[in-house]
Amino acid sequence: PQVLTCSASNQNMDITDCQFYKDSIAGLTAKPKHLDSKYFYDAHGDKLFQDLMNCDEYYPTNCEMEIFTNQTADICKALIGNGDAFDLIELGAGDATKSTKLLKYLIDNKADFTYLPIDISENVISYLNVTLPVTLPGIEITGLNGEYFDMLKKAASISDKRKVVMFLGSNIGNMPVADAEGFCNELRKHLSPGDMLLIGVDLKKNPATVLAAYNDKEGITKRFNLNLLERMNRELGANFNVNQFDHYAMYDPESGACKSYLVSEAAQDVKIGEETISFAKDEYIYMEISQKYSVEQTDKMAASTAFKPINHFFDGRRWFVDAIWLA
Ligand code: AVI
Repeated sequence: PQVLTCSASNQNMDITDCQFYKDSIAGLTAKPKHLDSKYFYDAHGDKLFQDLMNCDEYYPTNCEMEIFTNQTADICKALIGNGDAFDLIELGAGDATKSTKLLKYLIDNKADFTYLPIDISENVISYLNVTLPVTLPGIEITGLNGEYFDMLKKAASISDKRKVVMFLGSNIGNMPVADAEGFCNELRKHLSPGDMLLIGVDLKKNPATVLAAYNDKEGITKRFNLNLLERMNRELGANFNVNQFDHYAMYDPESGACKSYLVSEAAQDVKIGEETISFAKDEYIYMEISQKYSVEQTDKMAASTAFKPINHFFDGRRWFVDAIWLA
C-alpha cells in the first residue's frame, strides 16, 4: 500500500499513527459526521482567522479589545491584588494582541510578574519569545509549547508563585456547555486558593447579530471552514473537492449554541489515506460550536466549578464579558 506521511507532525510517520488522521477518520465515519475545530488553525487557518477578526460582522474580537483598551487599569489592578509576584499564564496565546494591552500596563506599572503563554503551536511560542521582549522591553517571558493542562503542570513545577490564568476570546465557546464545565473543573484542580482566572465569554444577544458573525457576507467563515478540508488534502493526501461543499451556520437563541456545518452539494466519495468516505447529497459535517452565554450562566458555571466570580468587565454594548473568577 501507498505509504502516506502525516506532514502535520513533521515526522514522516505513517499516516495511520497521525492524530489528525485518526481524529478525522473517526469523525467522518461517525453519525452524524463531524470534525474537530481545533484543526482549523494551520498557517492558512490562522491567516483566515485574522481576516475574520477584521471583518465587519465578526464582533467578539473588537468587543474584547474595547474592554481591554477602556478598562486596562481596573482589570490589571484586580489581577495584581496585593502586589505579590505572580505568574500570568495565557491559554492559547496566539499572537497575544489583546493581552499585550494588559502586559504593557503591568510593565509600565512595575508589576512583579512573569508571562507564560501556552500554545499548541510551536511557531506561536517561538514568535512570542522573540517578538515580545522587543515590543514590550522588560517583559519576563517563558513560552510553553504543548497541551494546556500538561503545560500548566509544567508551569507549577517551575514556580510556586500565585497564578493568574487568562483564557480569552471566547475560546471557551468552542466547547459544548458540558465540556466547558469539565474544562473549568479540570482547570480549577490545577489552581490553588487565591489564584485567578480571567475568562472572556461571548454573551447572548440579538440572534441576527450572532448569526451574521458566523455567516459573513464576504464568505470568510465559509473559507475558514473549508480550509479544514483543504488541510486534509494537503496533509493527509485527501481528495476533497471543496467546491462541492457549502457552509451552513445556525444560531439557536434559546440554547445559545451557534453551530457551523459543511453540506455536501452532491453524492460523492472522498479518499483519505486508505479510507473512502461516502457523502450523500445534502449530508452535513458538523464543524464547530461557538456557544453564547448569559452573564448568569457564566456565574453559575464559575460556582459549579469551585470558582467565585469577583469582577465583570463589559464592552459598551454588553455583548461580551471578561470576568475574573477567584479560585
Ligand atoms: C476562536 N473562536 C473563539 C472563534 C469563535 O468565535 O468561535 C472561532 C471562529 N469560528 C468561526 N468564526 C470564528
